[in-house]
Amino acid sequence: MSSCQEVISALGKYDEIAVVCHVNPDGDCVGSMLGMGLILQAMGKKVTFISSDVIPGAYSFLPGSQHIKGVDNLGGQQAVVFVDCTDPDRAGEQVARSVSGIPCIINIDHHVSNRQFGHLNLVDPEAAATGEIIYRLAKEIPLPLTKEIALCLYTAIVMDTGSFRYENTTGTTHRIAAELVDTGLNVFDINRNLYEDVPLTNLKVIQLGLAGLKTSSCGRVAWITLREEDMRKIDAGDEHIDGLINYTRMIKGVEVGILFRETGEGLIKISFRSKDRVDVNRLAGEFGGGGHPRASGCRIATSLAQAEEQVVAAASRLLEGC
Ligand SMILES: [Mn+2]
Repeated sequence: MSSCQEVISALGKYDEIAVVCHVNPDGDCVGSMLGMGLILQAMGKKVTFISSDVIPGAYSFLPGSQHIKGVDNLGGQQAVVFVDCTDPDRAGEQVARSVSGIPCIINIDHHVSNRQFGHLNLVDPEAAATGEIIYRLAKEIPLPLTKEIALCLYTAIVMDTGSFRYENTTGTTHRIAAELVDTGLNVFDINRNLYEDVPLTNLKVIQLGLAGLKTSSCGRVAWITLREEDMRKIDAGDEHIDGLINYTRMIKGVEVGILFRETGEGLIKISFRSKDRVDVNRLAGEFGGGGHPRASGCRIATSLAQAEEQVVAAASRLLEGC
């Protein structure tokens, strides 16, 4: 693995740098992307923020979010920083294609399934969030940790730890968070932006999802399916799904929660969560995906009904060994 210093000195050589996040952006990748960009701007770099997908409105309070651009703005930069991406395709096919000739690719991530695809790889599966790794970078440059950077990184950490509730939360996570808050953050304001300013469409998606909630006969697998047609009826897109899957895992007795999302492209997007025994990174791996032991995902080109049957069967098989 590369060191923070190696990454900083590599980036120091370039003037124009792109920072890219993954498809279906979540709080960790958006916060990490913006935090990293602010650090690079403080170093005097010209930074372009790139996202393949729409950024959920909940993150519009983050500094720099209004400058996030589409993939067409990628090109001409000499260095690209991927945050929270296991591989270049995770940032979207077009991003993966566009970066092939770029001389400096930096990979900053905390997924155990990371493919080490960069010229430099700053990958630590022990970090609760990619935001934690960006924090370490921020500490290595001889510039102050500003309130704006802290806001982005705090949000990244809050969202990937479920507000410090998941098992990835450590004393280190809290110590980093404390230092970030001490820059002058208003924790109440941040949480209100993240959790109490939810678009009505998000709640309609929850309503739709919970109406079709299913559990296995043993009660240890719960899943939700979202049909494209039903989503269209309520005018909902991927950016309105954030957090829905957590309802499956919170059910008493459930070990594995699954969300099936039918897309118009004949693909089923699948997300996994587990409580404390099943390694869902392995489960997603059976279908060509990956992620973390407690949160992962994959995509299958099949019908919704078939995906449901195959994936629930695979989850039940894994549970037999637990
Ligand atoms: Mn993450």
